[in-house]
Amino acid sequence: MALTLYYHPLSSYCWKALIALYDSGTPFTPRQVNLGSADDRAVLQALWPPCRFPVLHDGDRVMPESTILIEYLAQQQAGAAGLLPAEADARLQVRLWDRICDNDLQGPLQKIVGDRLRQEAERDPKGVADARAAVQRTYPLFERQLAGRTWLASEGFSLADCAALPALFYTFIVEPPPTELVQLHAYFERLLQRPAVQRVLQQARPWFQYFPFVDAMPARFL
Ligand SMILES: N[C@@H](CCC(=O)N[C@@H](CS)C(=O)NCC(=O)O)C(=O)O
Repeated sequence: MALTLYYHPLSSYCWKALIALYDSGTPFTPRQVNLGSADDRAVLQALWPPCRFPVLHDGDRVMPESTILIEYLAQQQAGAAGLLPAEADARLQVRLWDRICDNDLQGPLQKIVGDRLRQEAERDPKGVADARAAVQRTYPLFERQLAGRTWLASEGFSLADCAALPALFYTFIVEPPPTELVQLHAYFERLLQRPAVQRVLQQARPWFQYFPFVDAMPARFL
């Protein structure tokens, strides 16, 4: 069945899905969604009422939630099978690090970025300070995990790496890690070399001007 991905090129969770699709060589039709357009929202909402992307549409199956979407790809597409290791313990590690990326980096990141988009009077400085502290507490976990490893949670590139790139890309801008976390910085550079990641970043480039922290973005990405 033909796959359609509902996404936006600036959205970090959509990057996670796109990296999995590109890296596995899975053919799909991209359908860009502008949440500011009532028509686009209606299309996405009809598929997935919470109206969040990414959403993958495959015949009569609708796969929201980036992690589940990638697990579905790993089940259905031979080229994507390696994104989730078959062996039970290795699989647990991959799923653990996927959760850490989403819960402990992306969650605080959404708080920091969302706050910047609010009116001054509606901002939440304490919540943002807590979110920044949460990101800084998470980086050393990565540093420890990455010692002696190429990829985050398994021998090969996995779901965990698909989750890590978007989270780290944006947290490195809004709340940079200390330079002494050398494993983490080296891992980020390895991720940036991955062709699927380069493709996603290339497609996002025209949209970076709308990222509220664009002024802090390194020139190499612009
Ligand atoms: N847990 C979801 C999170 C998806 C998510 O938060 N997507 C954001 C864009 S990065 C979104 O759709 N935001 C619009 C909204 O929440 O109204 C996943 O993993 O796919």
